[in-house]
Amino acid sequence: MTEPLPTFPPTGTPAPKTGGAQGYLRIATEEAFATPEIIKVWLGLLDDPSFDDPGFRSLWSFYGTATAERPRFILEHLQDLGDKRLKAMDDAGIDRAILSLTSPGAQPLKKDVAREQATLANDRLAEAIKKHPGRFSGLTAVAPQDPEYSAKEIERGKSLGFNGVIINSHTQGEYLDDPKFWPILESAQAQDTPIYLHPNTAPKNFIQPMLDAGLDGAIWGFAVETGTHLLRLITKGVFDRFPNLKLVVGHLGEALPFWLYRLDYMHGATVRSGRYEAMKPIELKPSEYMRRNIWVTTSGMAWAPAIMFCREVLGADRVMYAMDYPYEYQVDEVRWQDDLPLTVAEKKQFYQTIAEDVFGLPKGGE
Ligand code: 1DF
Ligand code: MN
Repeated sequence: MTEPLPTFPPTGTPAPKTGGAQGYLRIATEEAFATPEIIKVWLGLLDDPSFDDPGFRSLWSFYGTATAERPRFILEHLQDLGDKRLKAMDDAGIDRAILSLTSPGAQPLKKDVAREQATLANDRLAEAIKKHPGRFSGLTAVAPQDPEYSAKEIERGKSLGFNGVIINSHTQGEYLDDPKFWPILESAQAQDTPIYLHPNTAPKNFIQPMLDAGLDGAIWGFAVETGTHLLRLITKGVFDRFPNLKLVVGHLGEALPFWLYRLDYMHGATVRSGRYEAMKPIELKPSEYMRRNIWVTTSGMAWAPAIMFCREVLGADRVMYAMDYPYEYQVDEVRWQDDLPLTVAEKKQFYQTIAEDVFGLPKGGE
């Protein structure tokens, strides 16, 4: 009965192809890029002894300077918005990639530099999409530390043809439920454009026991940080204030789907007890917001039991495909997801039509 955990030797089936012959197109929804300019700014932060964000140091001293094969591959391929990326997509059967500025984007930077780097990344991404409109789509990078700029940049992103907004979890230790960030949520809701709430390393006051054990990155810390962020948005009533706000969350919802029963039970009990000033009554149960305002993607979670579980508890219309290139590039992961115990129509929903609907992409890959 138990599914074996996937292992990496090839499955032996032919490599997936683009073009939709299997009955659906594949749209990958959490695909990272970086400008050489922002990488340079990040490397400068590493050299600034007053820059006090141990999570950022852990992440970007690794990808920026490590000599092992995986970080070198990633640093190189993050910066390519052309042939190498298109070849990787061809080889893995990915028809369209929704590209976003990699984590933490402009979020750790001083306001003026942050605005400059987010704007530049958006301009570069718009150029790449113009060259390859059939293969690339993109999300608007913002600088949440300047909410007014970000709200306007979301509008500019719309006019550049972007299909959502990328926010890499906390901004210098602050979370989007803080009213100072509401202009961003307001703008996204008004533009009917989703926010992809992507992981970041946890802030300084949240990271140490993970850092001590090497658990601060994608293995665990990302999900702890981003899952906590998502849960704060729910329990602090953000979706009562912005009922039409759409959030997309990677890594199968950063563990929240597994916790839904307990979240509902404990949230109800805690609110009734009046225990916390910070936990006031909200209109719905946490699980109901998860099924109304949140979509999840399979980035880094190419594992049938977990994907099927999320479909069961969130609804089949809430779980869509992502790869997380270049951090995650395994053609076998596409094969495994092609082999999910689903009909072709269900796989089309999973790989193609949910993404088309939520991000407002051209239908059928036009
Ligand atoms: C990693 C993973 C890095 C993901 C990422 O951005 C990232 C990683 C800096 O493996 O260190 O987006 N991810 O989403 O799983
Ligand atoms: Mn990612």
